[in-house]
Amino acid sequence: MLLRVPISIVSAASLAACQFSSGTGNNGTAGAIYKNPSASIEARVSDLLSRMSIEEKTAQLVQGDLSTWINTTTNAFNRTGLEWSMANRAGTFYVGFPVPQQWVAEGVKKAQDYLMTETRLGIPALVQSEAIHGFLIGNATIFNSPIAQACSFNPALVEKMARIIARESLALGVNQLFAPLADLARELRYGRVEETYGEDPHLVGEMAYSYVKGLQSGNVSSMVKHFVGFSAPEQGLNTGPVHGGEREMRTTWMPPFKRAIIDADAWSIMSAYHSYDGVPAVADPHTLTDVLRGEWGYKYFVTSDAGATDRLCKNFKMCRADPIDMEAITTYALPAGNDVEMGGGSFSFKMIPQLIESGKLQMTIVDTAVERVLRAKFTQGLFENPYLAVSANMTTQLIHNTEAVDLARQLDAESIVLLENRENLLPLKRSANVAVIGPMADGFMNYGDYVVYRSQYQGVTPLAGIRKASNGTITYAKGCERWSDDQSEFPEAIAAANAADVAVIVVGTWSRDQQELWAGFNATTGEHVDVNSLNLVGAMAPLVKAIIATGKPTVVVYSSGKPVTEPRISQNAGAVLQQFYPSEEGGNALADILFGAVNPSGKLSVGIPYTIGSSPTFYDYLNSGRSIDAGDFANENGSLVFGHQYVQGTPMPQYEFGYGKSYSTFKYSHVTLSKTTATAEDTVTATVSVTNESERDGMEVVQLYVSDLITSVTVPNKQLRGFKKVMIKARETVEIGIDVKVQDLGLWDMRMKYVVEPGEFAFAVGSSSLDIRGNATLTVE
Ligand SMILES: *[C@@H]1O[C@H](CO)[C@@H](O)[C@H](O)[C@H]1NC(C)=O
Ligand SMILES: *[C@@H]1O[C@H](CO)[C@@H](O)[C@H](O)[C@H]1NC(C)=O
Ligand SMILES: *[C@@H]1O[C@H](CO)[C@@H](O)[C@H](O)[C@H]1NC(C)=O
Ligand SMILES: *[C@@H]1O[C@H](CO)[C@@H](O)[C@H](O)[C@H]1NC(C)=O
Ligand SMILES: *[C@@H]1O[C@H](CO)[C@@H](O)[C@H](O)[C@H]1NC(C)=O
Ligand SMILES: *[C@@H]1O[C@H](CO)[C@@H](O)[C@H](O)[C@H]1NC(C)=O
Ligand SMILES: *[C@@H]1O[C@H](CO)[C@@H](O)[C@H](O)[C@H]1NC(C)=O
Ligand SMILES: *[C@@H]1O[C@H](CO)[C@@H](O)[C@H](O)[C@H]1NC(C)=O
Ligand SMILES: *[C@@H]1O[C@H](CO)[C@@H](O)[C@H](O)[C@H]1NC(C)=O
Ligand SMILES: *[C@@H]1O[C@H](CO)[C@@H](O)[C@H](O)[C@H]1NC(C)=O
Ligand SMILES: CC(=O)N[C@H]1CO[C@H](CO)[C@@H](O)[C@@H]1O
Repeated sequence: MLLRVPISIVSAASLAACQFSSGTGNNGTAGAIYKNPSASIEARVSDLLSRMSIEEKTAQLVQGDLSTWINTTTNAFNRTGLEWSMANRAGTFYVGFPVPQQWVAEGVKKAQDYLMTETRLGIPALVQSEAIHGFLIGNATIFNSPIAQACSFNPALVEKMARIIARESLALGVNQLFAPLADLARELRYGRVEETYGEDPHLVGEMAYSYVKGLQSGNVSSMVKHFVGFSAPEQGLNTGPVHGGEREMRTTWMPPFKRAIIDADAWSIMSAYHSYDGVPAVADPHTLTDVLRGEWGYKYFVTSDAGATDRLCKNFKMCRADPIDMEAITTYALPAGNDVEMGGGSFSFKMIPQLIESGKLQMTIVDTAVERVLRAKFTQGLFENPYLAVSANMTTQLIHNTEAVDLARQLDAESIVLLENRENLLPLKRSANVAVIGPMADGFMNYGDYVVYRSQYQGVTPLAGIRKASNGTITYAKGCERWSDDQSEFPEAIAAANAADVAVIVVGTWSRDQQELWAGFNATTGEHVDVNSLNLVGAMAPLVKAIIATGKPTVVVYSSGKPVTEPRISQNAGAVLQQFYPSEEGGNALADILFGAVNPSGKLSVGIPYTIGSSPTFYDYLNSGRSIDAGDFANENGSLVFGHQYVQGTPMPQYEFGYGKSYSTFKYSHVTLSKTTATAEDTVTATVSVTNESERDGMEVVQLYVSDLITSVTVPNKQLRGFKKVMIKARETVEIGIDVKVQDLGLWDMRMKYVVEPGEFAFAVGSSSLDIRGNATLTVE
């Protein structure tokens, strides 16, 4: 039995062994129910809660931060800082700093050891970082951005990715990650489009679900964000108000969250910055309590986003901002169901003991919040395994290993979308002489945000990937800087194109790593970087046009975090590829597609409009939503052709959701349903035969859209209800079945009741949301 061993030499193993016996520093808790791993979680929660003082409860509800005890410049340890932090902010703490990996591992170890052995009750902390496309620390594996991952339509790969992210995080003792998003890309001006899994609730739900499953199977807690209805801010401005009603909330915004939170059993949620219909999400009792807890039965906790609670006073003007009214903030947010306060603001929740004392806050509210946090910790097994990090000499086996890097490449290649391929310009011959052109082709990695400081120098650029895959002559000319109007380097790029067989030009948008982004460096996407145009900036579009004008076959690659609207480039380029922000293997993945080692199978997770002026162009608009009498929108001869919707354009997207070409051609036939008449309790299988009519093996994403033909309220004209990605060998036919639960085909009626209304439902099967190849009708009785 161990007694008061100095904490620095208590290993994780001996810790686990000792805590059920004497509990060392824990006072009088030996044999307590909450320490018994075989007691029920509810018994453990209530036993522990009954032992906690109001200060200890409060500490569970306020987020702490590694920099309180580790100097993030020198790694100097501040024991006083640790003691202070664990007395006040002990439930969760953040470690997403640009420091060496071992500083995190050691800093976390110090904290967990202190909590387990030197505090009265020994409650382990949730150790938090970012990970929407890879664990945020230097030398961890960087995957492609979520908007890209979703184009793979391959949830199994996302689940694998999340398992790897869990392994890499846990290797340093990080056990909770702020991912995935279940937000929707419904407002393309908004800077955070790249963080989402796209525009469609079903696809987003499947991807977010898979991420949660993968992560939590690796003993890392997932925090699904941003609850809820967040990502369509007014004017596209970051954190701006969102307009919408209850029916839209339930029909469009909530389903992907429910899939990730309830079906995948996520252990935590982050609330959002915005207000929806005038109610701030961080203090919305309707979404946070009535729906999430009341209707969905969610048992774990919700935390605010960084600095989000202060916004109640400072931005929403619901309380005095100066000096900030911390009592008001606490009594708005906590009783509404926002259980934990993240840092980045005034730490208003420290007022909890005073509010209890003065009777302004009920203890049951605090207890409920603390129970939710403790329940999450017990469920995750944290009391038994507070620190699952490995020793320093093991990290390279677990972080950024071959399996991780290979998966990054595979997922990236499956995410690249072939938009145009005139006269089968692609795939290129390996022997082709290629002029690689453009500012995104080399010199840095064009990652989406949520990567650590200096990540841009880690990874395979398009130029490097093409060089490796080719045995022709490869030349490179930048042509222009991404942020410049200067065209003085065009002649060199034009000469390079003229001297080659084919030009590959990489242009797009750019973001920054977390440090540069918030330091205010220029960027065109990312959190708090919003746009009022989706055109290429600066000299990039003129550069592409100049290269196309050489007459050399030109492949345009959009490396971007959101759609780029340059219809004339689409009309005139030989081929166009969309590679949303890449993984660290981005250049290799691009080369895999360019040279045909991988047959393109990516489909757009978000539609691409002709111009921002016609957005939103999401495919699942409500019936009555899209009337079309198009004028001319892109003729280059200067003649005017007027329409009405629009006078000079069309409301249709240039490339719709689900669109993407392959080097193979697929023929669909024989759409049938397992039953044509069903009740709301049934599951119906839609079956279709798909034939690969080419000499090349390929993967196709078979998509099933369902329309409820007559409804008592207005509903989406169609909704994706299932999809399957299948490999079909050259010349083979595969029969594909997609199951649909009739219960999922309901609507929120006039009285806001969920009902599956009897009547006819059209099942349409196809290769995109517009390219429907066959249909069948289901009658619901
Ligand atoms: C343990 O609890 C007792 C009684 O509550 C108290 O007197 C004592 O100071 C505590 N010791 C520690 C180390 O917390
Ligand atoms: C960290 O250490 C550096 C160098 O000694 C010092 O300048 C800085 O103030 C320290 N940071 C904090 C937060 O104490
Ligand atoms: C250590 O932490 C304490 C408590 O937070 C703080 O007052 C003190 O300035 C810190 N010391 C250093 C050297 O950072
Ligand atoms: C990443 O690896 C390099 C080379 O081994 C090393 O210098 C650097 O400190 C590492 N970064 C982190 C965050 O550990
Ligand atoms: C998760 O933790 C359990 C013990 O709680 C352990 O048996 C299992 O191996 C862990 N899994 C991973 C992937 O670390
Ligand atoms: C790794 O380090 C641990 C102690 O930190 C040591 O026991 C072990 O032998 C080392 N393993 C290797 C392969 O060097
Ligand atoms: C280039 O590689 C291809 C396939 O790897 C091969 O068939 C061809 O002969 C090579 N050409 C040259 C010029 O090396
Ligand atoms: C954009 O930022 C880069 C540094 O990353 C700087 O060199 C360049 O001058 C900036 N350009 C503009 C137009 O702000
Ligand atoms: C100009 O282009 C439009 C659209 O492509 C076409 O309808 C029209 O006939 C063209 N006019 C002339 C004068 O060529
Ligand atoms: C189903 O397909 C047929 C023939 O392809 C077409 O005429 C019909 O309009 C389609 N029905 C629906 C509801 O899409
Ligand atoms: C079963 C089938 O239709 N196979 C076709 C696949 O594509 C090749 C090449 O076009 C055809 O020859 C096969 O008939």
